[in-house]
Amino acid sequence: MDLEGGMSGDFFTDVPARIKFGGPDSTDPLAYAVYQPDRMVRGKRMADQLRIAVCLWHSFNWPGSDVFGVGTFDRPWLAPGVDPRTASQAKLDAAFEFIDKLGVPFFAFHDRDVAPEGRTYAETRANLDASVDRIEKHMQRTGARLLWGTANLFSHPRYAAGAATNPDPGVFAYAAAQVKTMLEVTNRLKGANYVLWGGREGYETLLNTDLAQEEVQFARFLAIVAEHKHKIGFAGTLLIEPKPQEPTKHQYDYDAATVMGFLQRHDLAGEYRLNLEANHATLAGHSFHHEVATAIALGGFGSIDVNRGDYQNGWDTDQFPNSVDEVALAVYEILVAGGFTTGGFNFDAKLRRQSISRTDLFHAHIAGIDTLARALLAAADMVEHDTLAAPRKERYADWSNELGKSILGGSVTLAELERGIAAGEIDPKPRSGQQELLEGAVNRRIWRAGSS
Ligand code: XUL
Ligand code: CO
Repeated sequence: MDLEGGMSGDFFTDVPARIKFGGPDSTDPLAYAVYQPDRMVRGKRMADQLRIAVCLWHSFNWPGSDVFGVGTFDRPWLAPGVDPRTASQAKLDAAFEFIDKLGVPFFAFHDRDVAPEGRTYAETRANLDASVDRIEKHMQRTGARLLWGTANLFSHPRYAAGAATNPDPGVFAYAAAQVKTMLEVTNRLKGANYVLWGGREGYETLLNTDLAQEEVQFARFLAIVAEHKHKIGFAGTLLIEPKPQEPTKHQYDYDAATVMGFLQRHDLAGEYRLNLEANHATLAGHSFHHEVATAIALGGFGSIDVNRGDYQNGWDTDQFPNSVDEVALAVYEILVAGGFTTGGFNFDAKLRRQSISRTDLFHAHIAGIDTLARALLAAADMVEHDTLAAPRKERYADWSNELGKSILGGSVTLAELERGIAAGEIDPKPRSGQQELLEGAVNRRIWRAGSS
């Protein structure tokens, strides 16, 4: 690859100009078996239901290193000694070549994915502006859109003790400057959302941590970010991404319910929604389905970072999703709730360290996208066959009766309920939860989905 290269890119030379639909019987790994962007599913194009994004960090700004070893990947722009500006340009050219060939509508990035930190704040800003100019040209050329932008508030040593929750207000100020800049960049690129992941907003040890003080700082930070969003007229959604731990031992944005409680406590629930990540759900001891259903129930659902963990270990492996069974249930909840508004499915997923060929990045995304597409077809089938909605409705039907309404309407007291029980007027009988029946019914839809 020519590192000074042209905008159209020539990095993925073994891959055709556009990944096409090959159908379920296709043996071509560089074709989709299920994903058909224009196929209509419940009134929308598949592409508009899924709103798929490629992330620029794992896929283009990570060399394949792990805690025991250096990078293994063929990413010439990450090689030592390459001039940083040349490297950023080559990286962006390869990334947009990839997005264009894959044929997905969106991408997502952190400031530091596209531009390195300079020696001064002004130099850092100039690096970013040069990259954003190039991104804008690529967006015009390819039609790719920004699902979300974000600021990296966790890699630089200044953030070792947190960003907004740092004991030093100067670090809070630095984080504020970075978020202000990226919020404005996201606005300039007409991003659909802006994400805040509190990677180091938490603690390593309680011995040196004032939890109440850090909570106040964090709430203040989120309030001034929302204030600036309105000031600049950013039309996208602000999203918070929960994760329970890693890199810090404990992170404040533990899971969907914790974040929603925090937002409500600080009168911020109207300003933020959630960006849920599948592997973060499993790290918190939940299923992905649980996190999606909780966010929807609490009125905070926004977007998804799609990936998967590994059930044999306890860290954030960020593998590409491959289980239709798991993803279909989450997609079902999203469909029933009306589908994505500004959110989408962002592939916050990374290759294994041995997947060193350039086409591995395509194989990973194609298989992940087909998993999403099939999950969507299964979820749509579940909606159409009333697989879960009807039994759920029936299970709660008594709450529409006189007793249920009087309880929820607030007109009944503990004493009155006791009187009803004592008089035998209220006489509840146990009923089957029918879990196995429902599990079987869901499986039938998953097995049949999209075959007609
Ligand atoms: C880290 C993670 C981040 C956020 C954006 O686990 O998921 O990449 O998605 O900062
Ligand atoms: Co993520």
